[in-house]
Amino acid sequence: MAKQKIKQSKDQPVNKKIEELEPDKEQSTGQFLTTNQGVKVNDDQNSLKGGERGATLLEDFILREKITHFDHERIPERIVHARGSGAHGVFKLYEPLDKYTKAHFLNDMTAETPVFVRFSTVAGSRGSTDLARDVRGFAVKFYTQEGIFDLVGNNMPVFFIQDAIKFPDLVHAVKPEPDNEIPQAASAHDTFWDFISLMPESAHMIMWLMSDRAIPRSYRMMEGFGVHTFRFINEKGEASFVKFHWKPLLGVHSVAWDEAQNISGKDPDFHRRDLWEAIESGAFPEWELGVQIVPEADEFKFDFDLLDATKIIPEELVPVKRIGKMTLNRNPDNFFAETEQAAFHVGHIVPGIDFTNDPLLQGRLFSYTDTQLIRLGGPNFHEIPINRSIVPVHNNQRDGYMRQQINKGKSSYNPNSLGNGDPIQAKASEGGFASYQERIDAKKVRARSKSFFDHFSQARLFFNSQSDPEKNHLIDAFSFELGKVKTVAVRQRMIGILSLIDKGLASEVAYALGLKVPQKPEQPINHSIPADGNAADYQPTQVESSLARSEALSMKNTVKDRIISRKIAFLVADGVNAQSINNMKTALVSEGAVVHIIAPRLNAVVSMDGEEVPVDESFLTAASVLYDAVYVPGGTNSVATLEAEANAVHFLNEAFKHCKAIAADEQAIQVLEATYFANKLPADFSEETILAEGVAVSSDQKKLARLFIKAIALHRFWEREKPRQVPA
Ligand code: HDD
Repeated sequence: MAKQKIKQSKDQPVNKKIEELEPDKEQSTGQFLTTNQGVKVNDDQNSLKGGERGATLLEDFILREKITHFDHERIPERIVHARGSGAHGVFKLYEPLDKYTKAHFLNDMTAETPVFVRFSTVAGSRGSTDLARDVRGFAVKFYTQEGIFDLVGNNMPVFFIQDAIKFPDLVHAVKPEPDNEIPQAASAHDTFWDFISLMPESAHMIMWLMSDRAIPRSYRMMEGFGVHTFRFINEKGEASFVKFHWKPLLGVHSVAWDEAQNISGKDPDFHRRDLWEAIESGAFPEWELGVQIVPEADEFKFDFDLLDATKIIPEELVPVKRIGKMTLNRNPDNFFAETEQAAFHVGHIVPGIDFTNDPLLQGRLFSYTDTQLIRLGGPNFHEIPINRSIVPVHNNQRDGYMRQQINKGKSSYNPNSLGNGDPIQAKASEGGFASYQERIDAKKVRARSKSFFDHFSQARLFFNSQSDPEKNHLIDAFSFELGKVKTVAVRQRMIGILSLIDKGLASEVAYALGLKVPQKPEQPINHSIPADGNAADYQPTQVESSLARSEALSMKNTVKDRIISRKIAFLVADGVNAQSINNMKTALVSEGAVVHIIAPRLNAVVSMDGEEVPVDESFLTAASVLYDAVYVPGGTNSVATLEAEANAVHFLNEAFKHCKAIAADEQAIQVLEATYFANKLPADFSEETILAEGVAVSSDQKKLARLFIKAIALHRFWEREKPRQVPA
């Protein structure tokens, strides 16, 4: 098991981007308060008045400046992905990729490319909860030696729609309903499912959205995907297709739906806090960048279209090659300046990377600059420190709101002779970007390729690849979400769609909704047809996937051998056995976990030997949903108090319900016996049973710690949910 590396965020070497940001930073320590014009302020407590009780004078420039600036503090939030958190880091390459791409940062083994990453939810507003059932944004800005490359992806590898022209419809449907602005940060409402039920192309994405991927345990435990097929271009001008993946070294893990809903109340900033605290404590999140490369000649080799963003390339067909590692090692200094003002754009690419004709990607290429114009207030958003390239910018673009750069000289046009012809164009051999010369010979049409018409085979592949608990969670998620839909016809239409994915799934959800699966499911009418189109020409095609399952699609097969940064609750009261705390704590902390001592009241408890044991949280401020596992140390009086303490028993009940690892010193078994799962305690506490059921009790503290660590690393014991009715 990996040992935790303690490297504090502030001790990290300064990367080129952090260095570049330095001159823009302000630190007030030991300084006088000034106005924005630099005038020292003498009284920041009282406005200027005509007499002590008199009216305030218009002349008070200090008051006016302060209030005016305050009045203009807010900018529009992002239309989607409004809620997010960012961090700085670096990307390092494992091996040069010159065979495929000439991009400098993917070839130079000495390069350490600075990155800024922003994770987000999609639907909720800036202040909404982190634990909404939603897609998560995973946007990475690489500050390369050749300019900025943005990889603006999600934690799901496919998308709802195939053509960007449907994006405003999708977003209008998923955002709160326009009459009453309900619900916030959720997709469990009529407009969303109305749209989805009429858009069979969303079937695959809906399976991901209803899966546990939509409720991650942490931003640090999510995969990331570039979604579209992009192009790599090498020095010789040869192209290959590429899909980008981020693989988290901590594995891919999620919480339970009931838990997600609880966390939303207990700590709506759960993911934001988790990312911040992990980086502050030196448990730096890491991802490997993976690529799936398809030679250009193989473009038509698959039973799906590489240009269709509702399709993955299963890893069994094209393996993911891990080419480098990203480490996030520094929190921003200022949320607004860095995270909020970060402007990502899928169209920011560097030589060696290019687009494909994926119609979703093509539309995105317009949207991202356009949205920054309104959100950040004008065309100079690239000059905001977080968005600035680390290489100099020289061109003939001028002026506009909030221009920072002071361009010297008379000429701002090309060609020019007055400015010596500068700035000059770069040849491709000098690093100039030259678009890939794709051959185009086509009619100008508004159309969708027939190769985009299979909507169900990969949705089915996803379902078939899930473990039983994951399948149950999908059924429950559909039942919950559609259960919130008021319009029965919409629910019924969704059952029709589900029946084309998997009959068992459809009948389970139909049962929960009190509906019937149509005997012969009506072929869903694809409503995204042009006015003059013939409906029959737009029916989805039924294709069987060439694969029965794809292991990479199930979180069951993820990394489960480490507990770095996992949060463990110790439940204690006066009279606790300090030895029983310390032995377990030392073992967990040495594996990188974080331990919180939780007691009936704050400050400290007194151990059975009269020692003071500091307390981190009380039962009032803590909740089991904020922890990965629970331990109850020994000590007769402590155990007697906890057994009679409803909050302690509830803490354990909830942890059990959410399938978490639980351990108790043998002396503390009576606390477990006070819980609702007392009659479900394992018959024995052998290693095998503990690792199967996730509840460990022993008097041998070394053995207990060793097995508890293994159990925590397994993340959850979903089998406990059988027969899928666990009371709180
Ligand atoms: Fe988008 C933001 C990811 C389709 C239009 N998108 C945004 C962000 C992410 C994505 C991660 C937040 C970036 C940040 O943290 O600032 N978007 C995706 C992915 C898509 C996708 C993976 C499909 C594969 N997006 C998409 C389409 C359109 C947009 C089809 C429009 C045609 N997206 C936007 C936007 C946003 C945005 C309106 C809102 C804020 C922003 O750009 O900066 O332009």
